[in-house]
Amino acid sequence: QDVASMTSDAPAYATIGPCPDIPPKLVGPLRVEFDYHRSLDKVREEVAEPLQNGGRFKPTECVAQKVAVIIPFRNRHEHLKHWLYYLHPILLRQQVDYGIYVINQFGEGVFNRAKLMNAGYFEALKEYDYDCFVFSDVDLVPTDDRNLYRCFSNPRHLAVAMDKFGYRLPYNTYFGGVSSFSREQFLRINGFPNTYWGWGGEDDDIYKRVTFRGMSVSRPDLVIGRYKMVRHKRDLHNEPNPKNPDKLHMTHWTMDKDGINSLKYTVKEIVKEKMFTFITVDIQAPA
Ligand code: UDH
Repeated sequence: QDVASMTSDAPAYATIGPCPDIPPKLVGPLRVEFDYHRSLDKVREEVAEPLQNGGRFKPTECVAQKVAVIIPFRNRHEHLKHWLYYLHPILLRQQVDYGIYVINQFGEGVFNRAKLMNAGYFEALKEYDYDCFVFSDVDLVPTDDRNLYRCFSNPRHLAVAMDKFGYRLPYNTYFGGVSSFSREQFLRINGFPNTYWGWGGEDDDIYKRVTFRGMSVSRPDLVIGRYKMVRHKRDLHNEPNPKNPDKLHMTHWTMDKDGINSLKYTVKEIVKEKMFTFITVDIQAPA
């Protein structure tokens, strides 16, 4: 025996290797139907068994990426139910060491998707040493489990082929819906902007941040990157904001001061459910 193995804490037989690049239990295309009779209790019964409280899971057979899934949220419980029903089994098959964080905007003020996602990044890191962050809208369910919810050598756009856009990108630089960033990639762009109130623009700002910091966007192909969106009406207090598109001309100058380094919010409540951690945050929204 050499000195190194004699002094090591863990015995040799207990070490496990990294999880494979291609998880062995994937099935490919999935049937996804949004059944409105599906209750949260039923979903819990069907999918929650392997989970730890707060929507946490860690594979035991290999060392996986530590992935926080962050969902910007307000008043979309119906969608969350479908999301949990489909995503937990997919994430289990994908062999990720993951946690689900639903970041709920407090109050009735104007919605701010990007600022909620910034808050989610911070809150997730308070709990665990995550190295990857997947940001997902609550109404988007992938229909192929080969679309991996993890991080790559560049920031990744996952929702490339949504049903509502005819299963293709609405435009080449589209970055909406679902994306992933390693911690380092996220810090490199100073996180997301905090100043896009209401609907529109923040995803284009994020795309610009990525390219301005010399990174490219990684994507799955249009077969693997398919998504179904739960149909819904436009939300209250998230009207298209006509000021947002103009702000995009300024991203180059604003990104260093508007982001994770200027984020201000307060936590109102943290509730741990079996299938997710629900964090209500006050992001000082204008009325
Ligand atoms: N979100 C909420 N609550 C809200 C608003 C947004 O939870 O009140 C979250 C949710 O995760 C949603 C995401 O923010 O999926 C993005 O919301 P969005 O309104 O920008 O995008 P979505 O694709 O709707 O959900 C687009 C407008 C729908 C108009 C439909 C008219 N037929």
